[in-house]
Amino acid sequence: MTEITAPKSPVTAAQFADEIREQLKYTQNVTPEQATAADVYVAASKAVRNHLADAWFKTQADTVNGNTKAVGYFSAEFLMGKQLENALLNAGLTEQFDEAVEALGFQPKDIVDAEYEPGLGNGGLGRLAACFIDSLASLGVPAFGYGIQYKYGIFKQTFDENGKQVETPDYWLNNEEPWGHIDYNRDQKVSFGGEVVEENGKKVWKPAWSVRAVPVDYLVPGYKSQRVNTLRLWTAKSYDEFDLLAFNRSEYMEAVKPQVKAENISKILYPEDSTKVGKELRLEQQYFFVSASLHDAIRVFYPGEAKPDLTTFPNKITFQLNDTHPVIGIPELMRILIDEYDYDWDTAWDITVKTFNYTCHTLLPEALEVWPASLIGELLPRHLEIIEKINEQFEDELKGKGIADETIERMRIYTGDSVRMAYLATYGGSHVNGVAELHSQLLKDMTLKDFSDAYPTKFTNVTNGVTPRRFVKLANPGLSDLITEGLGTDKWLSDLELLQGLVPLAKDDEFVKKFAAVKAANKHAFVGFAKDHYGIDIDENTMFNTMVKRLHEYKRQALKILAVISKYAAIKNGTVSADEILPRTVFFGAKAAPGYYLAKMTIQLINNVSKVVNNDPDVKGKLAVHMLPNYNIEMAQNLIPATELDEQISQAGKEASGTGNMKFALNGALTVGTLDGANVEIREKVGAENFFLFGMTVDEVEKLYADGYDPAKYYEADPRLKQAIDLVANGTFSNGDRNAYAPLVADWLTKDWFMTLADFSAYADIQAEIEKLYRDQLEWNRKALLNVANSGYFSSDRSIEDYLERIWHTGPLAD
Ligand code: DL6
Repeated sequence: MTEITAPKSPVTAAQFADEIREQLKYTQNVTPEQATAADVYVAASKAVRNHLADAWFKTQADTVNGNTKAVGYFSAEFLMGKQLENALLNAGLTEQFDEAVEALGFQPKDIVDAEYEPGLGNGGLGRLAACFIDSLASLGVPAFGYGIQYKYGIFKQTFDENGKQVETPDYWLNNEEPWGHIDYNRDQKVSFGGEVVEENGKKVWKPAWSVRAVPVDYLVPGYKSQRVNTLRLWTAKSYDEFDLLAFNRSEYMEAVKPQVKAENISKILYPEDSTKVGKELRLEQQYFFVSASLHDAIRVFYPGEAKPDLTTFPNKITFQLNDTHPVIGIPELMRILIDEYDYDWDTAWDITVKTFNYTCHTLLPEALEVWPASLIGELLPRHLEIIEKINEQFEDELKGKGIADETIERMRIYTGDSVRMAYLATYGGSHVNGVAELHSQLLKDMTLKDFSDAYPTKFTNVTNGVTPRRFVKLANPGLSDLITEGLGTDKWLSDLELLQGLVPLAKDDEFVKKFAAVKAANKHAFVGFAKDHYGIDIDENTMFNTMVKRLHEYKRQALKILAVISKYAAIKNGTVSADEILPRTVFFGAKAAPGYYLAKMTIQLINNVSKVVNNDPDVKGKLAVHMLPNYNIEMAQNLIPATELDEQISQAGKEASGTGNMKFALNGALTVGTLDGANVEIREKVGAENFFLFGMTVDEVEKLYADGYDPAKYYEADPRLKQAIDLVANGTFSNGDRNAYAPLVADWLTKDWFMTLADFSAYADIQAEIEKLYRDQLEWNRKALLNVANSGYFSSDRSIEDYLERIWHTGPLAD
């Protein structure tokens, strides 16, 4: 048996420099003199990875032999951000690295910047998964992240000369990627299609085709925990790489067809799914990674056992389904247990329900996946049979509970035509959680009400959180140092509630001034970042006001841009006097789904408002607007610490939680926001007097829908709104073309499903309060500091502790 050694002891900078030199020589095959920053980045990353190896082996061994259940986090997205800096921090090698690369003649920042950011996620859900695996490792909880190593992640966003979003593929694996280790010897076979036959009274699935799932392992080091978990992302390979006979017949495309079909599965994150083949590919992806992961977990926990006792499986690992994408894992585990390991249905069901839990990340019904039954039948015929049987059992169970027929009808998992994945997840797992108090309540009251009535104990809440290591320590070193100075310790990085100790310092004007100086320095740094990355000039003596998130109507970027237009008009008209104007720079960052017409039009509008406003001498120095391209983790890490006012202005009852809101509060921005998602809890924690609240509540929204919402009424009632919409409609932001934004304007005036117009006046009114406070910089910064001090609750460490207690019922490995 391999001896498991203790993690490598700390190295000196000189030793670390030697390790980098060794990597340069033996794996990069360049001399230090020939090395570029990219070479040093790869060499240093491999050296760090080597440092983590022993702790990784030890964690794996303890996980398998250990005294505690592991967590398997199933997620279609892991939005990791750049790895090197984070790995150095968590491994305690930052100082050695800085000195070592300087000794090699490089600047540490250039080496860190040489890393290409992987975009293996879409937004909040994927970044949450990344924060969670960081926290799991930091808390010493054994865990596996399971997902897909997409070749192309989220698209790269640019804008054309008309301000329209242009999507290009983001081939993030263009250069050597030192973090993922492809392990061809731990592959899994994943099959599709074919038919189910009966043999000796047993159902047997005869698939038509198979792909090879090959794991790519990423090491996930915990912060100061000596634990290193695994992020295992699957890549699809073909078993029939190449058809030589076809090639020799000069049928070159035909010859690589099986390879292309297989590799398409891990080609791209969220392929367009408006067509049947698009849907097929998405389901293939989902099944591909959960099937491979379930088999992998059995391999890990029962090594070499042909007939393992899988009734112990739920004691070994618990699987968290991150949204509906991995829910096909429920029938797949049933199939594995029944078909591959000969368990009877009831035992298999008992194991399955005990093993899975489901997190819902939305309230929008259209975001809950529903698969056509015919598609599942074609691709996974055995699974469809199992789903039908699960549904039968479910309906019987509901009848047994005395539930009315019409309610059962509404709750069916399998309708005959389709399969409702959220319902399958709710029934097929032990717990269902929402991601903020309000969201979890609304899930129980609305989206999953029938289920919550029938299975009340399954439902719980775990409010999201973010990792303070990446989003404070790395993103905001100035603030981190100040916090450590204020608290006299850096322990807050693993116990974020310690930030509370800053509360008394908010009364200390000198400390508040230091805090203000950090913010000013961050703004200055962002001015440089923006110049380098986007070629824009920013006036740092303006308020930095930011709205960054995916572009969606419910998030209401439209509300912000209409308010900006209204302010522009007020300055132009002279409705506000020069000394009344508070100079502001407004930053937007947002990607729109490629097929989302109104969202893309909103981006175009923001870009063109930006063009008009930024080139108008009448507003120079008073108002500037920037739509920054390709919002990603790197931009977040630079922009959030520089932001003074954050926008969280979704329609109440639509944003499940938000995590950007937490990052901003932790970095000392004040929030203007609605009572939605985690805003509610942020406001409670930081104090109502330190949060700019506006807009309708969930109840008011519901009442307005019920009474009949007429957006035109609001347009007529508020001249500021009328003027802003008229300027969009009359071609002011489209070179006089009145048609350019006609669909957007028509939507606002006749539909406006997310009630942007109804909330406009309240939003415009609160700006006066915001600007008044901003003019008193000491008071503004005092409140901003109180936001930092009271946001400790929003650490992803706390979220994970809640999952451990409420859902997973497990804990850290013993040493
Ligand atoms: O829970 C993470 C994140 C929340 O903070 C956001 O509020 C929510 O919109 C997002 N949901 C998704 C996927 N939506 N669906 N389905 O990204 O999750």
